[in-house]
Amino acid sequence: MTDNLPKSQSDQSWWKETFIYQIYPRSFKDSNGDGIGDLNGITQSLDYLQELGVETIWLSPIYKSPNDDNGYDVADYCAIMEEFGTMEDFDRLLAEMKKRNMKMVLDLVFNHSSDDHQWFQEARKSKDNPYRDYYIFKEGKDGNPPNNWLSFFEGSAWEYNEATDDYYLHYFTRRQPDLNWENPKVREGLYEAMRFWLDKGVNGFRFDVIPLISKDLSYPDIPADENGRLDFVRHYANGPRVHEFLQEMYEKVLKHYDCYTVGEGIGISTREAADYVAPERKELDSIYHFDHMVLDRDWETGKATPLPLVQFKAVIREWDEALINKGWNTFYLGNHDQPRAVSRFGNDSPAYRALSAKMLMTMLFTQKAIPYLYQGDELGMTNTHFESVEEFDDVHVHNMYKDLKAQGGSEQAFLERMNTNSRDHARTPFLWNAEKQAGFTEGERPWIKINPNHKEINAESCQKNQNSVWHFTKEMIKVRKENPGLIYGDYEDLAPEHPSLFLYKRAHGKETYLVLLNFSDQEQPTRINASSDMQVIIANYEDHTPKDGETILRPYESVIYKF
Ligand code: TEU
Ligand code: CA
Repeated sequence: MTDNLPKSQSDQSWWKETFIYQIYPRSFKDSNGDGIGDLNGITQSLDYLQELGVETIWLSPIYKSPNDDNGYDVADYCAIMEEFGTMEDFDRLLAEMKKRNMKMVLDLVFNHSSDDHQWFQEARKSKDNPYRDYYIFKEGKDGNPPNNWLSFFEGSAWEYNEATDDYYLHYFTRRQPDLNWENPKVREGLYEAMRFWLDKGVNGFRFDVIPLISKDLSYPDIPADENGRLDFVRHYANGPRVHEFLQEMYEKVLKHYDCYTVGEGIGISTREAADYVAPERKELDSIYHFDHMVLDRDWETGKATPLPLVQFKAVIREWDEALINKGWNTFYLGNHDQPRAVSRFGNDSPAYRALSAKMLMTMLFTQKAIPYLYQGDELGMTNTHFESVEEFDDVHVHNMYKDLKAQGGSEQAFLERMNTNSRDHARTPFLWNAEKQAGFTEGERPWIKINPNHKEINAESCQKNQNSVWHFTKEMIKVRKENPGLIYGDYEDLAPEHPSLFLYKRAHGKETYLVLLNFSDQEQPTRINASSDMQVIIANYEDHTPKDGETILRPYESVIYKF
């Protein structure tokens, strides 16, 4: 089917043709009433997922963890988090997935571990402890941390360690000490964990913040930019040995298995992208970037601003150009670190929620990239309203709140900001039905609040309603699978400058697809002349028929033509 494509683009792989469904286990399905989602809950839901068309599942971390950052702080890379179940539960989940021909991608958090990890418990004890070099300890400077590096989640990136009278590095919370990748024993220990899961039959890995693993060993102060800010992400990412480490990991582990990999490409720009994913470099299969996730934010205040669609499209174009014939891309509109896609990029008012969610789904599944679908987006789940700071769970929110208090900032403004931006919007439980606790738990207390709109928005009612976002998503999944042109075809933006329309072409051999998306609540003429010989593959308004003459798109309308 791909005989007429350039070699590197025609190399077919299961992971190019699949899409990834992300599960945040804590919030998916609770099987034992303790209010926390778990592995058995996922196993019980596999039929639901299969019905939707899910083939590949990425599980956010399931390992033993004190949950300072909900599992992104791992205490044992080869043990299951107690709240999530046992290793037998895991083996059963994997076996049930295999029965359904589903593939499993695990999340590896290798830049840092939890401070509960046995390696760190040892390392912090004394300067001559055999594990000391598993982490990064440095002398302070006149009672201050070694340099001005900041953590993503709280103040200085250095934490004082009493027993050794020095500081350890943590890019994230103080309970997430950074591992020392310079130490070959650390690397071998992590590779061992990878083999442990691969030997069980796991099909791939997502690598958390992978561009951060190699440090600048001179540990210089970061100079402030002209606005007085420290652009620390740029200084932490793409360190001197990152590619050497990834190539070693490929040699020692990945090449021995049929295994898909994706890197969370924090700090990777289009310039560096191909270095991580070009097949001949033998590092990773794909990465995902953040460039389209930072456009609708004011950097001074952190406030949400309207999406500048022209810039959004430019980002997509630049990434397509950067990777064309070089490596494979991915695309997402939401994950466990982002607010809900429909509330952010669509319109979650009752009139337009379902329509705009379907329009976004059309975009997600027709990029030249592996689509990443976050749990609940197939229902068009929305952001929640958090009444108070206490209702948030995220350690990042609580740390920002502490800073705000210390500086005497406005609580009202903070709440408003978190009500649009917080990661907790994505972490509210999956909405299974209209019953109490949305069918997520039979217990009295879910670990985080449940969106009250579950009376209207839930899987059960979506499945009953043929016009739902769920049925549309299912159809869209099928459309992508049945049209390899939408997977392998070239990408061309037809109206880069249009402020509210996103119109693009995917061309593949003799087949051409036009994807027409209206991002606004107004009718928009497209300057595209449809004709009756164009076949409508999928549309979010039921009555869409191509007429001769200019196609006019109604509010949030989306359609794919094939000819
Ligand atoms: O995310 C890294 C990352 O870029 C986030 O910290 C991002 O800056 C933040 O979510 C924006 O609010 C990964 C994981 O996806 C995230 O859940 C973890 O908290 C983080 O790494 C540390 O492991
Ligand atoms: Ca549970």
